[in-house]
Amino acid sequence: MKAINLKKHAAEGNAGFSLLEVMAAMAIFFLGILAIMVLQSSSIRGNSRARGVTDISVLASDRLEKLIALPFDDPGLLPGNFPQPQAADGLDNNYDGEFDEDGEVGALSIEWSIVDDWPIRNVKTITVTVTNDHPDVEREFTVQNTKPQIL
Ligand SMILES: [Ca+2]
Ligand SMILES: [Ca+2]
Repeated sequence: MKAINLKKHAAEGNAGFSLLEVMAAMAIFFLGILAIMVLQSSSIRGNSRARGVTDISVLASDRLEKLIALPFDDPGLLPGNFPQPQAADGLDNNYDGEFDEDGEVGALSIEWSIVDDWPIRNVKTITVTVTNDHPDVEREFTVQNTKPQIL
């Protein structure tokens, strides 16, 4: 009884998909795959850019914290601008795993400035800027904080 019903269905034109239907389904499927690939590559670029910003912001914040931890009258907190030589800045400027090796030259650089009595008397304002000059990820990040003199 059941076998007879199957034969009846096949005879009514429900035998499967035509070549045209299969090709249309494959075209839609590949458009979806293509869209996912484009999305994936833009997501990878965005993540890479965000990581670059995070890296230099951590370096800038770390150096700012170290400067703020110095005593108020420390020679390291005299006013002025202090671009740091790459071979002595405490950074791995060329990302080779070694810090401050002889003749180190790389994309990363750090500098800071210290201003006395600003914004008010007996307060130093410290500004640290880290720059990454790599052509693919050119970024600059600046952090600023104040150090009051505790009397
Ligand atoms: Ca290095
Ligand atoms: Ca260095």
